Amino acid sequence: MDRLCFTVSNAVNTGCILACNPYNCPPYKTVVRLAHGYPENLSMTTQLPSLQQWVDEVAARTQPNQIHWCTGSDIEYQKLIDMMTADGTLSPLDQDEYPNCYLHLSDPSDVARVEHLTFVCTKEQEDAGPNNNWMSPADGHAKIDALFEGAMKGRTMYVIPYCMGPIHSPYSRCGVEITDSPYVVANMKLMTRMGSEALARIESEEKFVKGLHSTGDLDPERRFIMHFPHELSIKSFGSGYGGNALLGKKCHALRIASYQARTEGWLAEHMLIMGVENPDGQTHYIACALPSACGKTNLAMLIPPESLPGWKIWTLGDDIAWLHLDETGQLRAINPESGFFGVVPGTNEKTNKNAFDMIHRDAIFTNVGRTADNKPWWEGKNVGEPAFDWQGQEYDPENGPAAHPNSRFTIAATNNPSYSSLSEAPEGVPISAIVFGGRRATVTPLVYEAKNWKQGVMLGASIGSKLTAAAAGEVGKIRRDPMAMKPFCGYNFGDYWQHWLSFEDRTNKLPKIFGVNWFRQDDDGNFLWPGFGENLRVLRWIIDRCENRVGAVESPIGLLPEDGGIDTTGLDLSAEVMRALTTVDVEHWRTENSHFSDYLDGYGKHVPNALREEQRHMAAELEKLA
Ligand code: OXD
Ligand code: MN
Repeated sequence: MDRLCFTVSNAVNTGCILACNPYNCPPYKTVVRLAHGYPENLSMTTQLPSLQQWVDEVAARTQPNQIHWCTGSDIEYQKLIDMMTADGTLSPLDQDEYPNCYLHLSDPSDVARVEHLTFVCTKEQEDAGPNNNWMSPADGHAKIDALFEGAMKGRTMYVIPYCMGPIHSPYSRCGVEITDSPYVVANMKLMTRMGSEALARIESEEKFVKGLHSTGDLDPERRFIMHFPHELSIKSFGSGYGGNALLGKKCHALRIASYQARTEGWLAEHMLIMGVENPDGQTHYIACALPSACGKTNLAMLIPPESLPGWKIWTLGDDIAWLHLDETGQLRAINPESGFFGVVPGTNEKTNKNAFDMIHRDAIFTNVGRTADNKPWWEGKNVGEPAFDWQGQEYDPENGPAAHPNSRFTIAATNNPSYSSLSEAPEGVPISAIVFGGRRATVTPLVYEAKNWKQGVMLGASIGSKLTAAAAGEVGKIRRDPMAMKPFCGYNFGDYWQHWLSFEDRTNKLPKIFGVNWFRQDDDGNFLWPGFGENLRVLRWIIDRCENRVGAVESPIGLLPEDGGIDTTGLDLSAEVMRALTTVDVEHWRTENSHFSDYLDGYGKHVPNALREEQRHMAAELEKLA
């Protein structure tokens, strides 16, 4: 049956172009722009020849049955959901307790980002840097284009115009994703500003990132995610998983955007954006980079503990920040996304009540388990029992967890109880502090402050963290993850650090930079810091430092809280544990510094001198204390 003729009975469907392959039906352009059953889609067409030409070329190569230009309307979303429910791509969850919530179970081989199959294709290998897998643009195109030949036969090709960032913001950038996956379209609707308004902006700017995606046959041997930064284009084949397939997210808003940001003088970062309002009603905005699955969503939606009455948190984003200097030299942030693609396991009333509440309606769940009464279930939910696992099999603990450790929810940001309406502000929000963190059982203190911008850039560049399930690989191993951008920087890290350093020459209003680590453990593996809502105590110290309200202790790695500097009233934490959390172990840091020095060596002449000097300066300061 024609994929666009949804099975729901609806009079508007009579407009469907049943079984008409546009490539056999000249004049081609008139056919592909048919309404596909949606009255509101009648207006969709493009005035932009370069876009039309690209769509034509892709269609000629991939040979879809038909083409659907996405309007981004709610009716369109519902039709896609109904179609996917009918063909089994989605299963409706219990609609009383989870209205408009659906479950998608992916192919078991397709559950995470595939960093080893992700390439940055630049003319010279050193432009991609040791941080990326590289292929020449010619080889990259040839390899992946061969896979796209005829890949959409029998399928519908969806054209998704989208805008990363508020539609009317000068800081936003647009793209068009072509995909054969209705699951991708539905997710893009929740995650981005997509459809008619985005198309209008693209037509007036005449510039957009081109993203081509096909799920292919999901064969891991025929799976590649290719980026062509100089062409502002992406080609992704063989995966339906979020970070590989929702091209607006990691591929555009980080890899391509980081390259574009360097050429245009801004930063595209793997950072949450949150507003922290104190009891006097003053709000500070913080941008915080943590590696994948290290709690960015929880931090962005933090609920202040009862012991800190009057504090409020406002969420602008949980994953990506685009940072621009405004005309006064103030660093401002927008979230290019408009939804969340969060890790589900561990989400409960206590860890993230906002997320837990918001995913009770309008959410797409991917790869969670199910209870016997058809509610989604995941490890750490603390309610109900699993009856089925993420592969749809009867749950048996022998087969592993019910929910895949990287199972996800997709949901519009407006569903979040702590949603900040400034998420739509074209001018973004002023950033008071930049925070970098990682998941480290030892070495890194709970919080420390860089003495200046250069030291802050080094602090970010030297972040190391335990690998998590967000990417296919060895979970638990420590790897260097500078600025939490290891999998996402679209060019040579050496040049990226230089770009970061260059901001100091452009303004004297840069925010302070801090490091955090919520994950310190004792010898028995117990976490030393309670984390979650209590992290507000650390944010409060950060804000107090920005406002010069509290003192700090000098150390070779930066400035540390004084004894009692972090309010621990009401917490069951001994002075000894607090000291362990806020002091520098010189021997550990000498090893850390030497590992960082070896790591920098890998970037050869691309390492900025200023960064090298900072690293050597820290080594010398540590030596004095050894
Ligand atoms: C994510 C990731 O999905 O970082 O945000 O992997
Ligand atoms: Mn992320």
